[in-house]
Amino acid sequence: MQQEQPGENVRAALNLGHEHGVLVSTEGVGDSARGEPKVLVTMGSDSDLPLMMKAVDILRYEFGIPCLVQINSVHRDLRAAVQHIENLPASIQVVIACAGGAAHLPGNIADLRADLPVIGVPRDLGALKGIDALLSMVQMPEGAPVAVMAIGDAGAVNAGIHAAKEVAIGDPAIRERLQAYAEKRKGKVRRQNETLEEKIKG
Ligand code: RP5
Repeated sequence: MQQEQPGENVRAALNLGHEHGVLVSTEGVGDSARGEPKVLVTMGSDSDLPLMMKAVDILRYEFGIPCLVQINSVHRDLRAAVQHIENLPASIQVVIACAGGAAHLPGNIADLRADLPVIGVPRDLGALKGIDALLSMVQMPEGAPVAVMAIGDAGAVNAGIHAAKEVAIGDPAIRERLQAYAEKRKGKVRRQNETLEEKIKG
């Protein structure tokens, strides 16, 4: 008898083929992931992945929120992107979308999915260093909003936190983890004050 793969049930229950992306949770990646994905983390190319891993990592390690990670290029394969975004698992509550250059992905998703909040992360890339992506995302015409974060690393981390805040609206456990995260940040300032005198003395 064939051994059942751990996590296979999550993928099967969601009717999610391997072409639909990779499940990520605190427990693991792919077949070892656990729990229904609450956040879609998508990007135009796997060259965006190192930046988006900052959002994925804060979601899984800081807040314990399972996510689905998916490449969707609206410049190279628009039809596949539309197909993926229109058929997301029903458990997805919020989308994080990253792109560089003429970054149309978050805006396109905001139009395709009237029901989901979209958070855009502009990637620092090419001649304009992310200013092009920032303006492409933030200057959405009325009616299809994209919540745009900062260019680069801070934007990716903040996208993870902002997505957690959206999920927390219906999940008190995530609200507590957000409070714990805020406490850690306060602790950093306290520690900096404790060592300040030594640093000034040199
Ligand atoms: C965008 O073009 C992608 O999101 C990426 O930021 C950029 C460059 O993609 P690659 O040429 O590295 O695949 O659509």
